[in-house]
Amino acid sequence: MDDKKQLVAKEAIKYVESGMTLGLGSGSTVEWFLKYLSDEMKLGLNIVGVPTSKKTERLANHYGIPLVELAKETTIDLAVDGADLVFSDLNLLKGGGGSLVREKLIDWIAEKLVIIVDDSKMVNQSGQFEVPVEVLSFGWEKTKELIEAQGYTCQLRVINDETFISDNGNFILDCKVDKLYDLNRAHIYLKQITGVVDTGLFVNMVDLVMIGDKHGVREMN
Ligand code: ABF
Repeated sequence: MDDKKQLVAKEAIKYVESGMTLGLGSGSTVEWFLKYLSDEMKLGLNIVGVPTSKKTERLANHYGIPLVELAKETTIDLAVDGADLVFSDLNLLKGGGGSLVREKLIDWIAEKLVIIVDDSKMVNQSGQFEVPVEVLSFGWEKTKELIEAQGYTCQLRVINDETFISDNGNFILDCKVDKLYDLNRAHIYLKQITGVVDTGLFVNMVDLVMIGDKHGVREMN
């Protein structure tokens, strides 16, 4: 799996040009991308990045990749991000790493969004799925009830016996659902609940998906 992630991360470098402001996604595939980016920077590539998580920020600092704030005047030429699942219509399920809000903001405003995954992430839109939903910690059990009223079964994300806290200080609910036919509708219905900050459903955002498999890298758009 790691070979495929490495391969696709390396290939994605071809879309990076000097002078670009890059959205730097999160996850293990993007961590390879950051490494290859830093290799290219040693050879003269000149970019700045906007990280989608504190973990990515730390790793970018480690590699010496210069970072800028997401401010009013910031434009993002290209975002490169990973995904937990990619459906056949190229909509995404994300949030496994708990960085979905910052990822969505940066991926959304990017001129171009390239998703890098290994082939295990490519799925059909049928069967049971678990949608990560970032919620306010305030009254989260009430928010959970409101989400469950829409047919989900949610579990508070706990890691090593501790409640997971997002980079934004919120909780994550992992919400199982039997059918997920219309991602956009599911997202809108969840998002209208006051305690919901955002969902791991990334709809109509992707420009290109790069998939690493045993034969190499293929692209879908
Ligand atoms: C990220 O990509 C998260 O949504 C998700 O957790 C992660 C998964 O990818 P990887 O397999 O690259 O770690 O954007």
